[in-house]
Amino acid sequence: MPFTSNRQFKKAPRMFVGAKDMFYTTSDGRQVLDGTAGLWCVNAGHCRPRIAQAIGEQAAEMDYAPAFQMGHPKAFELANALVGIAPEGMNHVLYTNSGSESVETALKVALAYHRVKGDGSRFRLIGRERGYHGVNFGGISVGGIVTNRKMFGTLLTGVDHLPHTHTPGKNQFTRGEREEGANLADELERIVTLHDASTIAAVIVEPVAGSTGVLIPPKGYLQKLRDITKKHGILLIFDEVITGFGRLGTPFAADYFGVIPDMIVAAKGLTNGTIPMGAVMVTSEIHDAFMQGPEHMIEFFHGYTYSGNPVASAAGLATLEVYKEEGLLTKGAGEIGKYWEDALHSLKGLPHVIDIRNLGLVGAVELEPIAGSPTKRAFAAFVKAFESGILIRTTGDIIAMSPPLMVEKSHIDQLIGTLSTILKGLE
Ligand code: PXG
Ligand code: PLP
Repeated sequence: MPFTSNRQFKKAPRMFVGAKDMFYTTSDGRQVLDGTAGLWCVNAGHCRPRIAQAIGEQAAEMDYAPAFQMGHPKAFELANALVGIAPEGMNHVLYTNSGSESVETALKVALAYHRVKGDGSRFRLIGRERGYHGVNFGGISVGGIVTNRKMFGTLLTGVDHLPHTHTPGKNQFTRGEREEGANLADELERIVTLHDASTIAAVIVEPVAGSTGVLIPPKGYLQKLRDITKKHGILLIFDEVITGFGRLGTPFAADYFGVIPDMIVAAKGLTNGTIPMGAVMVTSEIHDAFMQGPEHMIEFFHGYTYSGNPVASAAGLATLEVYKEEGLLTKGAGEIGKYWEDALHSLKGLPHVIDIRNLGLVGAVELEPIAGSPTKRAFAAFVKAFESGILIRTTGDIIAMSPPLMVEKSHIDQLIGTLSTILKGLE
């Protein structure tokens, strides 16, 4: 099983057999409130009839069309729909089947972009400590989660990392963005000086780091990264696999922070978790740079058997329609986002709680680890939560929550109320 304590699981399996809107049904018939939108992907809630119907109809009408040298209308319709909700300037789309593949694709676009422009000395990729960019070789190379890297040898060469933005002891219990810390972005200038700008192709960061435990960037931090990359001709890639599709109360994090990168990496919420699909959105400048040479030539030697798969495209189109009709991409900016923030921060003062962070409809509660047994306390909370009818995520000793965007106040009351009881009873 992926990222699972296999032996523990098989002794006491936790199985879901059904789902509807905000709830899962377990194999023993209990309802479990989904506090994590599956794995941060079911943004419109579970088993939405419109999406299920679109998938069924497409599977019956045309299951598959070759992705290379052939096309089908829905892939283009979805690309246009994506460009329609994407930040200004993101005008072209490449499809993948996951966030990890989207990351690999974006890194390859960055390297090839400089090459086609005659700037092939730009080979370095800069990530960030604690960054999560999926599990493939490029992603773990620029990523900064040590456990995901250390078993796998040399990884990509020519990679460097910015420092992460987590500063325990400072800024605890901040609501939303913190005031202090934008200077952490100045480290990019140091890295540029060290390697010389002429060797650096791209910087990739999660606007809000998700997987590592919800790290909200300091105010002005992302703008600084944008200014420095622009100044030195370096591409800026936002990995919005989690922050995309309304998580922060805006369609993308780029909208929330008012910082427009050169590429956006997306997946998860694109099809509401139903059919695997990812996307990389790029500017016209990047797209156009490739459109040269003889017309019969392939412009970019990359792609997947399932790029733009028809059933996934149909799922994506129906998902974007549901988001639009129900206002889900901006719902977190309204009253419910404030309610979420207040509810989360009401946990301050409970045993073991050393920090609480939130933005839009994402939040995290950081626990003091048990001395000598890191992750054990949070894992105990996770198991207890499941038994008590709520689904949460834990990473290290951090509890992360990101409910489907259709969440109502009563769900937040249940989620945070149950969690509060669990925290009071934790060892
Ligand atoms: N980039 C980011 C920023 C992600 O969060 C990926 C890339 C990889 O996507 P795929 O589809 O290949 O898994 C992710 C995925 C968790 C958790 O709870 C987070 C992810 C996946 C599974 C669990 O921390 N993020
Ligand atoms: N391995 C082999 C032998 C293949 O033929 C292919 C695709 O044709 C792949 C891997 C890549 O598979 P995918 O396109 O699904 O990523």
